[in-house]
Amino acid sequence: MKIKFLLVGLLLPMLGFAQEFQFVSQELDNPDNAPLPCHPVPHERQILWNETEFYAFFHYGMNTFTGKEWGFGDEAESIYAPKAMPDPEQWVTSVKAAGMKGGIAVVKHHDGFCLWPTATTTHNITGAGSEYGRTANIPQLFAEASKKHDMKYGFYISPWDRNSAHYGKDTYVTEVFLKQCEELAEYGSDQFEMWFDGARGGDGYYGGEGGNRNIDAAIYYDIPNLRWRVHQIAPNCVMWGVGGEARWIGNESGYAGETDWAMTDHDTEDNSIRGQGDINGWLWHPGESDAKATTHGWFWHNGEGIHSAERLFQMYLETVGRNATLILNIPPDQYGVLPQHSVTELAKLGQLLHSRLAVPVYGLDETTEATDLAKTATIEVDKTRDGGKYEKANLTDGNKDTYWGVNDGEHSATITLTWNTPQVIRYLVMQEPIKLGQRIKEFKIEYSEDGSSWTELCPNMQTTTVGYKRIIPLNGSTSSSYGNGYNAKQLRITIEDSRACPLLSNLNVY
Ligand code: FUL
Repeated sequence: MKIKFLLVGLLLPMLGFAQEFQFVSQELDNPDNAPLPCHPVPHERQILWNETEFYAFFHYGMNTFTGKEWGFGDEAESIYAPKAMPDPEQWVTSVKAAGMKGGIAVVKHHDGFCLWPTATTTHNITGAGSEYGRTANIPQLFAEASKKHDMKYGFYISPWDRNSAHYGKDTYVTEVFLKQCEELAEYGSDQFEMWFDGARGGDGYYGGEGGNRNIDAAIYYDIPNLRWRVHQIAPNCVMWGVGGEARWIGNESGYAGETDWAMTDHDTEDNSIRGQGDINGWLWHPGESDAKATTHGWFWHNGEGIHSAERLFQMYLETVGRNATLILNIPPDQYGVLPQHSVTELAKLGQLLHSRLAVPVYGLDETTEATDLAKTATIEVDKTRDGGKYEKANLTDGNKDTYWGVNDGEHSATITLTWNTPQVIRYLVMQEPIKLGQRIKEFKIEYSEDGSSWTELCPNMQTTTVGYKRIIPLNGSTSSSYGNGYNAKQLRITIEDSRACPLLSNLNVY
């Protein structure tokens, strides 16, 4: 497609001579007929972040030794006393076996105790109660282990600091918080996320003064400056939570809304908007779900158990499968390692993800991987965008940068998959090329056993948004959902409505 513009140049000669017009012809080419983005669209670092999909949370620190979930900030440094050398490499390899692509280590919680030798406070590991504690620089060891095992990594740093005498004063932001974030950014320019909760203060030790200190998080933490300063050092680091580049999903139970837009109007206290996003939101603000894999707290406690691999698989379907990411917490114990029963269950989870959804899992090969039945089907589409680059083959080419689409002005389309012989199907995976915005807002799934009569699948599920990734359990249930599947000769996906011409970069059937 060529768009021709006539640019009219007006030459105004000096000294009052007669006006003269000059006509310049210029062609602006869009030879591929590339679709326009449907705003808002993500920053490149948000796309990379979304691709991380499933990663670990490691709550470890002072609370691991006090049994608390929120330390007051008055704990003596010597209470932090690991019984062996903390081993972040064991954390990283254990979650890699679960199909995770990275992790976030808590290196300062609300109690203010820093797991690295920071220059900003003496409340840090240099005063630890064991030699292991004094020598194990957790962010450094964690970053090194992650790089070694090709895993993404980042840090949780609590904005609320119940130990610091500066908290609640301007000096906290300039002399403590921003400096700590910069120190941590220095542990790796390739960090993918920094995690900040929405803490607004409360009571604490505050250098011995005690009392209640509350702040207005929206202005107090100087977020624009924080983002700028961290991005100077770690350009692809998404600033989560109060950082404003990815949002809390509104619960800590491991689920996102079935409808989930990656947009909001930024500041919201409304948990239903946190869970579902907002189709009219002006900001690209995708959801992340933080959840506990274990039975007690975020930190390790005596008697800490772990949920079954099936329950964790359900969380995955309800988060990663609903256009959110999942950050799943597994707390290291007082020896600085993940307990063996956690490691065992994580490996089982990896096997489920690999054998049901073909999630690449370190150590598992194609002999146990789910077969992608979209690749063995004949695919028909009722529409294809002009330009020669948006063919249906892009749906199954495994290339995230290519996509199928329809022409401008179209808001619906049908994709039909046909197999030579009926296949047992259980899950449908769809992905939109989100660099062009999130578009699809209504779709329907049907199957046919005989190639002539059609039955709608999961009619009680909201088949609305797709986004970066949607995984639909075809029986409509995310719990105990593996079931017998459907014996399908054909599968039909009808996109019924879209904010702009629908585009899909990927389609899988398992
Ligand atoms: C919350 C904290 O208050 C909890 O202790 C925990 O760290 C959770 C992930 O974030 O905001």
